[in-house]
Amino acid sequence: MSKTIRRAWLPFLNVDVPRDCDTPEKVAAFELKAGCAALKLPVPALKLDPALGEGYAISGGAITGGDTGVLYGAYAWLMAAAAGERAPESLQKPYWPLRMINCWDNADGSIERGYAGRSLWFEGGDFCYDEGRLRQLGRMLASVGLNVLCVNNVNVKAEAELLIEDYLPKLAKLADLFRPFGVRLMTSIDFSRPLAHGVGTADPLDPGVQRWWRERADAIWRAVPDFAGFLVKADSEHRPGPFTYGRTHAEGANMLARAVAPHGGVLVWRAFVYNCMQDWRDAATDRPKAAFDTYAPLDGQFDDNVILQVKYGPYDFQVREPISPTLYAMKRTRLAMELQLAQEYTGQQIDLFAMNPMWREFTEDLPPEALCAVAAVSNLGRDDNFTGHPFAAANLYGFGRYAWDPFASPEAVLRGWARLSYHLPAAQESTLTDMLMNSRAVYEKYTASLGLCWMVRPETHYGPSPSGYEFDVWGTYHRASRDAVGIDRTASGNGYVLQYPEDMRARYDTPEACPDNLKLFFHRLRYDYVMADGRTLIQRLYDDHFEGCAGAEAMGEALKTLDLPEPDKSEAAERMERQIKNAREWRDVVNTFFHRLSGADDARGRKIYE
Ligand code: GCW
Repeated sequence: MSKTIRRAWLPFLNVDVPRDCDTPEKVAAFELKAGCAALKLPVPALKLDPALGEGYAISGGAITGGDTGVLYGAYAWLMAAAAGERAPESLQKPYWPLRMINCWDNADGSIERGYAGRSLWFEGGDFCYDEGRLRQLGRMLASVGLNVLCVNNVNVKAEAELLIEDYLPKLAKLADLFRPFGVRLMTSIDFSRPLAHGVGTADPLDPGVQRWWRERADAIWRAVPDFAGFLVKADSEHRPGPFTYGRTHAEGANMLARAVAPHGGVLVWRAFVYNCMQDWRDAATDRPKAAFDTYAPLDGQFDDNVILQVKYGPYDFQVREPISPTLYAMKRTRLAMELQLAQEYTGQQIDLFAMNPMWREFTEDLPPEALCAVAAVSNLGRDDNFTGHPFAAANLYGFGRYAWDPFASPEAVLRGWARLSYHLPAAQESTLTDMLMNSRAVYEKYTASLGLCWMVRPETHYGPSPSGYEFDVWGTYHRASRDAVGIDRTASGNGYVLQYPEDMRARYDTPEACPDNLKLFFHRLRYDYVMADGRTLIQRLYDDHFEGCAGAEAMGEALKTLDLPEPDKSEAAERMERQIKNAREWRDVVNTFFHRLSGADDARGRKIYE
């Protein structure tokens, strides 16, 4: 018995896309017919103009677009109609040509940092999926213009064999499923894989290794002619890489890039390299400096089809980080910014955390033309609603919107998602939009006030543990003492700030200039340091934790006022209860932690446990 497939923000598309819709144009025609029937509207004309590529224009009751442009245009028209709006008439084109979802799915069906159930396409070491659900996923991705999907975890395990002949027909079938939606596949590869196939080394300068990868690429593009490329995590967190052979990351990446180049493929190389075996006693090594130190000297050495994919912050997907200085340091390298929809450090799809407002800040900090692509770690899984928390779908939707137009207003994006998903009365729609807009600020206050990150429980990364990472090997320390907390990353401290262009250094280099939300990221300050608003640092820490928790409780009350359909209503309510419990735990644990260290009382006499 097949269950009804949940339709995320596309509830008006209530008929599944049939199998015989095997091109974007056919899908577009089908969707317009089905959508217009549901919305009781006349069907607009559809015109193909290959010159428009991914772009489309809507005018005079007709949608004109390129090969995938017609599909994007059809969805834009339908979504505007469903929201009671008019689609824009001017020519629409995506900002970045590659808009990628990276899935950390393992062949055994588990997902690294997955919070929405098991893999949608792997189980028991092999491909295994419900075609109808994947077509629905294709539809969701296309509706917001995402065009590349990397199917497997960057920590490649058993699925390393995806590139080997036996698996290629299966990969090709999966590609066939997504192709009509304009979504091309990519795989993560294991740099050391030649070793498992009788090549005695994985040294990128070895001709045998080069030949092995060339042959693999030839085979994969024979099976999937529009395959997008490879994604690589190398020399990072115990993964193999060129360092083993005394080679640079440019040498490693270029070797693979040359294997995929004849097929028009890209080689996406992650810039997530740091010492994950650090001694906490060693204060001279600072993890945020690592990516810049590794990659900036290599600028200009990467081949044209290499894309260096840099996490948005210098640490690792924290709630608040300054934008990565590596993104400014490599003017002669093609760069992608990596985001994380999976809420590893941002609430695990239990706590609300809508990301568009955060990403929009990156647009402010970094001219988007500095990038050639954008990628995000997926928040998808086999849960009925695809994302665990029904509101976490706003991040998948919002990512597509951001990738298409990084200047779009986060408020408009989130309101658009709320309206399409639920069609609530106006006041309730505003309540939901406000909840989403404020969700990061609330979460930040109880988990990462003043830029203090890494107070999470090790491994799971959910819930408070102020000293959990303090004496560990991961380079993630706040060094809280009796008198002070934070790391001095100024020019006179460990010098991290010097990795930024000069105008940005000034923004961060003094505690006075540095924005409050990054104060303790850049500075080591005494608890009695007086902030611009007159409060002491310790008081501000207490206040934020009380306010953050109160904010979560207020969201809980707001949620109760929404007439959401089931099962979303129960799912959201059940998660909200867990969020409030989590927020109270954070408030009390962190406040007690600092109270015990500093001995300072809360000026407002609220309850802080001994
Ligand atoms: O934040 C860390 C995660 C790892 C992940 C790694 C990465 C895939 O805890 O689970 O591994 O980032 O981005 O490679």
